[in-house]
Amino acid sequence: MKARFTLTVLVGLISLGAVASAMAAGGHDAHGAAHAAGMHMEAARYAEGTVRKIDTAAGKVTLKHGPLAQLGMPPMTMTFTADAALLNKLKVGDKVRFVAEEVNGALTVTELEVLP
Ligand SMILES: [Cu+2]
Repeated sequence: MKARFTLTVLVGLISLGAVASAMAAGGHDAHGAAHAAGMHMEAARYAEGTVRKIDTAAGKVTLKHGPLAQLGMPPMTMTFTADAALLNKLKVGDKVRFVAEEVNGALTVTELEVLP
């Protein structure tokens, strides 16, 4: 009984070790690939969306957005704060690429580019 228990523990430890090294190897490769593509941070900062509503007076824009990796947010339609200069170059229906950040407690579009 005792010998069999030891063997089970050993096998368990070996497979745990194999999984850990496989994960480490995979993580490193993915990291390297992101660097090679020159998008290590960019991919996480930018999200894509479609303009649904613009309220210049209130300084707000409603976007139907894809995943916001930086904020850990799934795709949804929501309203962001944005300054007038940014809102003035938008129209409803525009496809945009943007960066959203929390500024003084409000989710704010800090960078935006209208996609062709
Ligand atoms: Cu959202």
